[in-house]
Amino acid sequence: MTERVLAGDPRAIARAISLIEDESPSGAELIRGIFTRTGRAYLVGVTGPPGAGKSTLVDRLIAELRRAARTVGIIAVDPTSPFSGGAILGDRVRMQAHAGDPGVFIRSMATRGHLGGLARATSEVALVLDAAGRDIVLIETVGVGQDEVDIVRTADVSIVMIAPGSGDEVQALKAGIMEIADIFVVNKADREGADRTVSSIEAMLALETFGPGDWRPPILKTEATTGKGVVELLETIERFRAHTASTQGSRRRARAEFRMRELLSQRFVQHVEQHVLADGEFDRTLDRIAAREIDPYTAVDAILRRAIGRDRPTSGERPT
Ligand SMILES: Nc1nc2c(ncn2[C@@H]2O[C@H](COP(=O)(O)OP(=O)(O)O)[C@@H](O)[C@H]2O)c(=O)[nH]1
Ligand SMILES: [Mg+2]
Repeated sequence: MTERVLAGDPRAIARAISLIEDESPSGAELIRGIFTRTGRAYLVGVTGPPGAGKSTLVDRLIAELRRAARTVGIIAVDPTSPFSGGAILGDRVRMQAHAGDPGVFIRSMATRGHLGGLARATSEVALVLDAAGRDIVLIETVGVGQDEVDIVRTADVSIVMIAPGSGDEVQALKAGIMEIADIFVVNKADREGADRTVSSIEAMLALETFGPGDWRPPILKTEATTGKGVVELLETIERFRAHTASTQGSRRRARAEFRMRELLSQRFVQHVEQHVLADGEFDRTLDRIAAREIDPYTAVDAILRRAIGRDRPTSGERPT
């Protein structure tokens, strides 16, 4: 299957993604097989609250990128996304525009049930699309939880999208999401209040200090429904790409660090559960902590000592 993924076979790509989503050992095997052949795709994260117009914009970006003969992969981790099943008719029709195009591969991701974390699953799906030769991978996600922040962090460029509304939309996004924005997009520029939203982002950016060579996140206005501003957005993405070309290594290194730490923790916890703890020991420990017989630090340190072999379990604690 690795060969077929590398050849860009859509059915192999779909199958590979399923393996990753299922967290199957063959998924890990596949990543091993393709990893050295990745790193060519440019990962574009698009995040923002539901209804901001992310899917509409992503659709426009696809069309524009295809016009420029770039191949595209789309990962929709947005539970409200039309790509992820709960589509209203108009959205379905919209997506069908790309249905026959082999240069477009769209995949939605379940937002639940990823033991190793949604961010890891998403970045691995991006690896598959990368290995399959996609030039650009668009990742659409709702900017709400830590998972989403982590996902966006793994992209090469992070676009934070917002639509004019009640006035506290910028405030609502502040936690975590604002700091990771490389480009701000105020969509629905046809609506009243778009300029006010731009101003409130401006005001927020004014509180930050940027050095002479630093990238100051630009604020763009778009109208995803008509496509207005989409070309400018792509140009800005290109500008960002050029600006960060010299530092992309460190960004990818940061991504590697994130993935390593996540995988290491997951594997370590798994190891502890499978090979260190006796049946029911974890639950019993929780009971003891709840009853204040033992504190969590002491409990964890004891497990850690056993896990690294510096302390064998006392008899009866662990099945033989
Ligand atoms: N007026 C206006 N409506 C828009 C614009 N962009 C998207 N919409 C509409 O906003 C709604 C939500 O868009 P969607 O792309 O599904 O948002 P998402 O939840 O962020 O993916 C849809 O009804 C779109 O047609 C825009 O620029 N102007
Ligand atoms: Mg959507």
